[in-house]
Amino acid sequence: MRSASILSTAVAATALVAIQPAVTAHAGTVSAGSYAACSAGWFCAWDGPDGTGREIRTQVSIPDLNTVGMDNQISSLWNRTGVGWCAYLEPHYRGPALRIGDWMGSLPPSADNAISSLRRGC
Ligand SMILES: [Ca+2]
Repeated sequence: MRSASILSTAVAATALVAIQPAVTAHAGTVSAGSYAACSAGWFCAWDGPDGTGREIRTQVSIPDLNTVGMDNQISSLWNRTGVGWCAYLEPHYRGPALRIGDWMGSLPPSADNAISSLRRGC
C-alpha cells in the first residue's frame, strides 16, 4: 500500500515537471526523499519530517512554491548550497521569514507546512 502511494507521487511529480519547463531549469523533483538523496550544492526540501515524502531540490530562489507543488508543504530541509537562504511564510518573499544557514532538520512548528517562498542569498 505504501509503495503504491510513493509510486503515484513519483508519476505526479514527473508530470508536473514536464508541463512546467521554466521550473525544471531550477528545481528537480523526486519522490520518496531522504537526506541521503540531497547532493552537495543543492537546497533540498521535503513534504515530510526528517527528509521524508515528496522532495524538491533547487539552486535558485523560488518566489512561489505553488509552482512546484510545495506551497505550505515543506516540513524538513537541508541547505547544502554554502550560502544562506530565507524561507518566507508568504509568496514573493513576504511575511515572516526564517533564515537558514548550513542546516539540516525538521522545521519548528511555527514554520511547518507554512513556507511559501524561498530566496537564496539573503
Ligand atoms: Ca508537510
